[in-house]
This record gives sequence, structure tokens and C-alpha cells, in this order.
Amino acid sequence: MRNQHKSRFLHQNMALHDEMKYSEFPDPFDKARKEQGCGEMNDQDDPVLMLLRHKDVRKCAHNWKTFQSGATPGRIVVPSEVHIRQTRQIPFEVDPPQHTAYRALVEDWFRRPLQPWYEQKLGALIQRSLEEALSAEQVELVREFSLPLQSRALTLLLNIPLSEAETWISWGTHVFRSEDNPLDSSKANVLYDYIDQQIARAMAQPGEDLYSHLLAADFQGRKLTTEEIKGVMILTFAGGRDTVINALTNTLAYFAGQPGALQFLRQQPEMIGRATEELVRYFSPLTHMGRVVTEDTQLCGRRVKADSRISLCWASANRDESVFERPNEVILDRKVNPHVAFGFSHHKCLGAPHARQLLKGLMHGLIEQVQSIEILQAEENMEHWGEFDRKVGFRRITARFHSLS
Ligand code: EMZ
Repeated sequence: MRNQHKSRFLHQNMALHDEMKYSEFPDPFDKARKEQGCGEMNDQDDPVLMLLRHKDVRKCAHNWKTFQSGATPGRIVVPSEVHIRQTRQIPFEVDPPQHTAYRALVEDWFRRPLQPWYEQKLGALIQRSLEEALSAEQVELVREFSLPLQSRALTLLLNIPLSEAETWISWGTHVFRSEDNPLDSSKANVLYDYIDQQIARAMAQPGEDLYSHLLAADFQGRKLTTEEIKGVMILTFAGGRDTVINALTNTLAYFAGQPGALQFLRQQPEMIGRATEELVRYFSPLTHMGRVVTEDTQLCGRRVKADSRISLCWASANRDESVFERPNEVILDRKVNPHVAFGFSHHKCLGAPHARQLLKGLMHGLIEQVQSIEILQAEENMEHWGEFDRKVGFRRITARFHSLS
């Protein structure tokens, strides 16, 4: 009897300890950022010089003439997608001045998340996900919570019926990259065929959705080509997929490990805006984004050749101690927060308003409905970038939700 009691106690202690561990996202770039300011990695025989300091990352992001986005489609993504994709993603893989014109076509559409009706509909989807989680014995957060919520929320962004989310959920966490093999294009073809069909459907029967909006748009006195529309749609599906799934899952893991944080927001819900910025800074769901160098130049004391690749490491910049006080701590009410988790300058994330509303809505839902979250089992998802191993989220993580009432 006594032993039984003791082992239960130990088990509980262990669970508590693990939960705190799962709420932590260490910074693997710390030493290299301080000592060299950059790191190197090989990616499919097309090496990448990773810029690690906040100042350098912002400076190069701004200098689109020397550090170009509009190279061969797929080349600025790390791991490179040149072998699995020919379609140029728009506006992401286009440089100014054309970039500006493309962006103008979609900017208002991607700002719809700021309108009250959108927030309200998103809130209802979040509430449904939380109710499902609360009524289940346990939930696997990546596939049973975050992936369905990401996909349902995306129906709002595209303005299409909720039922379409079922198809997207069946694709898994990344829409066109196979998890283990960057050269496998079979999955990519599923998405491309799907988008082709959807464009054809919208041509035949125009509606109020994003495809129809793009088909009707006037771009410099002409209509967009199917290939251009496809370029916008691939980006819309891919850019906010694993990033949003990780942001949602990591947020839940964070509150599981730090119950005081949930309590803090319950008392001061007006801090949810700041908390959103702080959590995206801390998690930095997109580790880095590449650029192709257009002329020989110098970067952090090295010679860099034309046609080589660099990357802007948002995750490292977001822990730069010369910019953020106590960079490795989550300070939910952090006041000044010039993070670059959504990128910086011309190419900053179009989906950011949607992603922010989703995280804010999740926090509102949590403080209204959830007492605590208990992690039962977790397997972290590690990325490997040359000498750096980074925890970006979880492969799987099971949890139990405890209701407030
Ligand atoms: C690209 C990228 C966009 C890329 C802002 O990030 O996201 C990645 O997940 C995709 O694989 O193609 O869309």
C-alpha cells in the first residue's frame, strides 16, 4: 500500500518534470551567433550560409537586390525544393517591383482576419476543437488537434465550405514535402492536381472564394495566368501548414508546462496580444528562409560569391541577446518585441494576421474553458541544419485537457 502510494507520487512528479521540459525550446544557435555570426550547412549540394544575428538578418532581408528571392523556383527554400517544384510561388518568389504589384492583389484578402466577423467565426472553430479535446480521454495534439484546426481555419481564409477541410486533413502535416525525403515528389503532385481542379471549378462556377478572386483580378491590365494563380495557392497551402501546426501545438505544450502562465492570462486577458508575439518569437515556427546572392560580397567577415545561397535565420535572430533581454525566457507581457518570426521587410508573411488571430483565439479559448493540460507522452520534432539541431515542435504529443468548470 505504502509502495503503491509512493510510486504514484513518483510518477506524478515525473510527469510534472517532463511537462516543464516539453515547454522548453532551446536555442541551438547561441554560441555560433555570438562567436561568428553565421553557420554553414550543406543542402543537396547547394550549401547555405546561415546568418544568425538580428541586425544582419534584417539588413539582408531588406536588400532584395543583392539577396534575391526570385531565383529558380524552390531554391530559396531550405531544404531546397528545386527538384520537386517548378511553379513559382507568388508573391514569395518574386522580387520588387513585380513583387509589389502581386502583393497588392492579395493584401486586402489576407487582411480579412482582422475583421470582427472573421474573428468570431474563427473563435467558434477553436471552441469546437477545445470541446472535442475536453470531452476526449486523451488527444494527440499534432494530428487530432492542431492539424484539423489549421485546416478548418484555412477554409475561412480561402472563403470556402468547412467540409473541404476533411480533404486537407487527410494530407498530413506537410502538404507537399514528404517528411523524410526531400526528393520525393509524389506528395507534391497530389496538391498540384488538387489546385488545378479547384481553379477549373472556379472558372466554371465563379464564387466568393480566393480562387475566384484571383481569376477575376486585374494584374497590370491583364488577367492572371493559371500558373500564377497556382503559384499563389501553393504558397497559401504550404506556407501556413507545418508552421501553424507547430505554433498551435507548441502553445498547448507551453501552457501544459507552465500552468501559472494560463492563470496569468486569465487574470490579465488584455495581455494576450503581447503573449501572441512572445510565443511566436520564442517558437519561431519557420527556422529560416533562403536568398540567392546576386553579386560577390562580404558577410560576417566572409567572402560570399554570386549565385551562392544564404539564409536569414529568424529563429536565431529572435534569440539575439543584443536585442532581447532574457531571450531564452518566455515573458508573456514582453513590451518591446521586434521579433522576425514572420520575416521582415518586403516579404513579411502574408498569412500573419490569420496566424495571429488563431493564436489569440486559442488563448482566449484556453482561459475560458481549460483549467490545465497534462502531457502524457511526447516525441519532439528535431530539425537538423548542419551543426545545429533544433527542436521545432513535436512529432507526436498526447495530452489530457482538464475543464475549468
Ligand atoms: C514555401 C514556404 C513558405 C515552401 C513562408 O514559407 O513554406 C514551406 O513550408 C514550403 O515548403 O514551398 O511555401
